[in-house]
Amino acid sequence: MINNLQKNLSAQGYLIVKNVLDYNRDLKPVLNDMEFVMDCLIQKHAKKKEIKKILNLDFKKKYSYVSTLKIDDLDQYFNTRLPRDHVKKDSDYFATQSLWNLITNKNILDVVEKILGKEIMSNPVQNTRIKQPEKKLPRESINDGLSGRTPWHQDAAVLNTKGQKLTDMVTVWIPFTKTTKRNGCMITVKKINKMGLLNHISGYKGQVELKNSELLDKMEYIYLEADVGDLILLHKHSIHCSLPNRSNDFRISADLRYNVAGQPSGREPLPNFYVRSKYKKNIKIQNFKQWLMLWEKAKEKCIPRKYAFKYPLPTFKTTKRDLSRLI
Ligand SMILES: O=C(O)CCC(=O)C(=O)O
Repeated sequence: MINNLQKNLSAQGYLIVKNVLDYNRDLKPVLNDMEFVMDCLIQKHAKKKEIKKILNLDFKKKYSYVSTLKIDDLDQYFNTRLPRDHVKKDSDYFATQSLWNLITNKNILDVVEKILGKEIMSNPVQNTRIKQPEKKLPRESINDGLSGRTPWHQDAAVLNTKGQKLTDMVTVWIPFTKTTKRNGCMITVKKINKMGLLNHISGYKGQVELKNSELLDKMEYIYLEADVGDLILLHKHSIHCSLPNRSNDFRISADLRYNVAGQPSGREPLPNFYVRSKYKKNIKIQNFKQWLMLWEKAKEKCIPRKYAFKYPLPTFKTTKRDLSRLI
């Protein structure tokens, strides 16, 4: 039987599910781990005489300081996955106990089960994003989706070709701070997922961007504002982007994804593992350390390659799948 959540998500392309998570139990531990990463970076990169003072700053001031240290690929230290290319032995990624707890959170999986059914895998297309006020960003970060604005895209477009065709995936977007129009919430257009997968182009720094996205400027947006504790769900064909953070405060989020078990993840060889099953007798990955081992094994595989994973842009042979032909 199709339930309402699934019906509504495929009907309008997005859903906001209220009060699923508890800040202190589910979210604050992730922020604490981010702060631990900052402390490590400060110990390593800050001037010796400044270290003690900086370690006593609060989360935001500390992060602002860390972002002035000119650390190469800083966002990667706070991101949930391996970098897309040139993975090295010491490539860092943010895989912590708190994040494992979030990925396998019962309340999240109860929601996901209503969308995908009872056989669910964690999909490795996942990010954590710390966004400072845009006015504090260096120019090259303003259009970088991890630290600044995210371009218009569909999530199915960041999967490889098999994934684009075969994977039923849902995006679970989790705010760690109240997310508003002013601090850079995501926006989408109601029912636009009904168009299916569209042609994309390679945008700023190779980010996947919808072709002809300027046409969306004339459409009526839905502002995906959310409170801490809520989840925003996105259909894999929902076209969305995020606004600039024009507030004076931080906007922090994680976007996790799940797919129906047995389908390709669309990001092989990154970890794709069961998080819930009604029928499978023994789920192999049961704890944080086993999860970490999956990432380390994936890393070994990726080191000799130029690209850890590739996602050929969905570019169909004709222009029939261009937004300009469909609106
Ligand atoms: O948080 C953002 O800025 C964008 C997130 C996004 O595009 C996604 O989760 O697919």
